[in-house]
Amino acid sequence: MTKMTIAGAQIGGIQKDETREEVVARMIALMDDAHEKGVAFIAYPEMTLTTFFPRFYVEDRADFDHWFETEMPNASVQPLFERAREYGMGFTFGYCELTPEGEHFNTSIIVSPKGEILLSYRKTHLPGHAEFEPERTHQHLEKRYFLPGDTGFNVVRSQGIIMGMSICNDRRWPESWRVLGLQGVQLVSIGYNTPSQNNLSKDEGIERRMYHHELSVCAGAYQNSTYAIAVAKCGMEDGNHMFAGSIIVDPDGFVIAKAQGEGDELIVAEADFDKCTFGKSTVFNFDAHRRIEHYGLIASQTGVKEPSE
Ligand code: CDV
Repeated sequence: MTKMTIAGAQIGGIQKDETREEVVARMIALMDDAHEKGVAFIAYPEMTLTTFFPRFYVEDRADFDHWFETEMPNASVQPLFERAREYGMGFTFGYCELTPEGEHFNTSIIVSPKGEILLSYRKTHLPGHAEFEPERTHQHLEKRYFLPGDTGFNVVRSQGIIMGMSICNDRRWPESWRVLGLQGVQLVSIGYNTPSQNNLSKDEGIERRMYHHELSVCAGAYQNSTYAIAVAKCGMEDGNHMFAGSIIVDPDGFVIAKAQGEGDELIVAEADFDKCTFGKSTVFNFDAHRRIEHYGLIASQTGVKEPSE
């Protein structure tokens, strides 16, 4: 029987001129609160250390290299690693990674309660575009600043359970969930930065966006019988709004904790990982019920090919 108190540490907006040290101090304040509440694992958002800079265009992308970390851990985040080790708390957070080979990734890591980086994941589904698009009211230039991740969706055993990660847009793709599900995942952590407006022609509105966010996470958790923590960086960042709505979802697809505001906020839930077994051994017993002979298109064709008229 594996029970654990888990948390999502929602982070309010980070402005362009905020330092890594200031952000890490906010992360530690939430970790302190979590420790008082008996939390054993805490999840922070995508790109936790910086503002969501893909909303800005620069001609020479190297001008934005200062948003990237060249090593992990580094001096700025060391206090977070030390506090977590002191508390014996596992954690995950997202940051922008610049490799020694000069490659840029949108990355998340899972860290053990002893402070070891156990798993690194590089975001697979990069939304947006690579060039400035003048017809847009809001730019979303993730494809300019990051390469598509090369890690794939892996899992790791830590703290007695099987953990995996996705990042933001990945949560909308059932493929991400199923690859993790096929490795027996019991806890999926997903950090996100979701702008409230960034489309070309229609304003979907926050309510609809929030619905699609929750729908995606609840469906992914239910269909793979796993807990999920989806945690936002949100609120106003440099005059741009990103929605909040951080949630913890159980293996039945129910929301069991939800953020109330748009600032720094801890959400906490008691997870009983034995509850993952029911779905994994009945409706979603993959071994018994999957029919991979009919799924070939999923891994062999990217876009839609309609039949001829
Ligand atoms: N950071 C993201 O990946 N954001 C996307 C937006 C652009 C739709 C998301 O899926 O939330």
